[in-house]
Amino acid sequence: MSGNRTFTMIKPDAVASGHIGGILEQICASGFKIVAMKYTKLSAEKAGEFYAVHSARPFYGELVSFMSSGPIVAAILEKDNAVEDFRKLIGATNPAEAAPGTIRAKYAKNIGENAVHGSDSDENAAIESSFHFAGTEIFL
Ligand code: 3AN
Repeated sequence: MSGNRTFTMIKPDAVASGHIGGILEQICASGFKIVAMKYTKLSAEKAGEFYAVHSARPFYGELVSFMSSGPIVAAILEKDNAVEDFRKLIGATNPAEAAPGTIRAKYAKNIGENAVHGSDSDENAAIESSFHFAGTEIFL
């Protein structure tokens, strides 16, 4: 059975462009409940750790420096079938390929600066949530 939680970040590009409100509104209007949220900034070290799975990819250095370049909003979201439904809501990694109306189609600049993160599996949603939040910061 698929789980009911996913993890997201509103990335530095979307925060800097003033899209926190628009993105959160679309997330909530799509039936996701925010159960944890913080406005924070990743150090290069923390960003590197978060994206360690991509460390062999050619864009890793760029990704780490971008993700630590400015503040982000991190959140845990709850909804039936959360991981899959959230990935549909955000659209393809490359905004040029993202379906119209999706968050990345509306707000992302390019494949690297792509406005939002969404976990790709229930297992990663749990790992990523506990990377950013203590149990006492999650409100069900
Ligand atoms: P997604 O975030 O859609 O799951 P992944 O897991 O393939 O996509 O990539 C993780 C992150 O790495 C993306 N959100 C994006 O910021 C960055 N990224 C992926 N592919 C590229 C690329 N070709 N060039 C630059 N950055 C990339």
